[in-house]
Amino acid sequence: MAEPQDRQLISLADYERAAARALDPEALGYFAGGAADEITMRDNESSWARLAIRPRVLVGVEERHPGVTLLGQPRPHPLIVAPMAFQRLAHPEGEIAIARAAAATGTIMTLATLGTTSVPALAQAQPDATRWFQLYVFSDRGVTRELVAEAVENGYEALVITVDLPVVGRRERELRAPPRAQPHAVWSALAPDGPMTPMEFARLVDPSLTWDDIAQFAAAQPLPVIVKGILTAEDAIRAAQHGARGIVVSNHGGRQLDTVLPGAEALAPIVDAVGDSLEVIADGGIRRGTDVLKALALGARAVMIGRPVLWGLCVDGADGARGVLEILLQELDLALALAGAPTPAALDRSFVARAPWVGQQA
Ligand code: FNR
Ligand code: LAC
Repeated sequence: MAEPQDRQLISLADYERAAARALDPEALGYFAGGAADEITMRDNESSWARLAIRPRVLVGVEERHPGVTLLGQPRPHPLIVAPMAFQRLAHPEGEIAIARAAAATGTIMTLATLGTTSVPALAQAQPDATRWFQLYVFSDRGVTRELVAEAVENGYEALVITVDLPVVGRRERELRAPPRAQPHAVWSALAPDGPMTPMEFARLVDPSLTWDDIAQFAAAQPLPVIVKGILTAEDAIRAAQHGARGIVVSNHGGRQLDTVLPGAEALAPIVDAVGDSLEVIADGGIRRGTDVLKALALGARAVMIGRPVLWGLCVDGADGARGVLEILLQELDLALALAGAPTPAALDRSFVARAPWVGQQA
């Protein structure tokens, strides 16, 4: 838990600093770390700052609403909690606390396959949270099928299949200080010897997965499939051709292949290629309401928020995670008002431009 001096928590960066003070080195390294030289991880954040907003005035912004439609359902706003593994390393309540914060703010919560709360346990603890399930396809297809069946049986509303981790990225902070996670019930089948490191768990993922498998998952169960980890228009088109309902334009928070494109740069060409046939979600480095606005203006339907929610969880459990989401929603409301777009539907590409300050920084 954070110390009292950390209570000046008015930005996501405040939560990050407070969490860094509170976490042990292993957990901080796991949560904050990226792959190799962490170039993409850092650029995820700075890439949004390379976009300038072109505001409109005198459009009448007294009435504002951040609502969007996602998978055919009205949502109160475009925020989704990204799937993140081993959340009990941040707080004893882990995923359950984040789901409580998600329910309290009308945010979709995505449970990670490598979460430290099982699929049924999260549903039982937080039935009123809108839940998606993120799937890693293991070489053990039996365990994989069980996970999908549990998600369907327990009211999860989408299957987010992560495709950018056929093998785990070079996580040098984890190599130096590997955290160990207490596996929850389902891991008894996969982790008979008890706690494993995230990298050891990730090695259970099937590297032979292909687009045909995606088509099979889409056909074999009732949940809409969202393919997470797409960075090119070519792959976005393949996702549409293989039964996906949506994609997440994502580089896994810079934790997989270092020096790939940041989401802010990959997003527009992908929307141009598939925006009419797929629901495009963006993630990576979103830390301000203005970042959310820019992603929506580029054509994202919604955005996933990762590490900042973990910082909130670490600092103050469900209240901290809720605080982070509420700050982002307050900032989004302000951005919509000052950009002259009372709703996300009022946004388009004309609201963003390459920032003139790009290249001027020392
Ligand atoms: C992740 N991410 C992730 N993604 C996924 O599909 N399955 C997973 O199990 C995890 N686990 C995970 C753990 C931790 C500690 C982090 C930081 C990230 C990636 C996550 O879903 C998302 O793509 C990025 O975190 C988004 O970037 P930001 O918001 O963290 O900058
Ligand atoms: C990670 C894997 C577990 O990013 O998705 O840590």
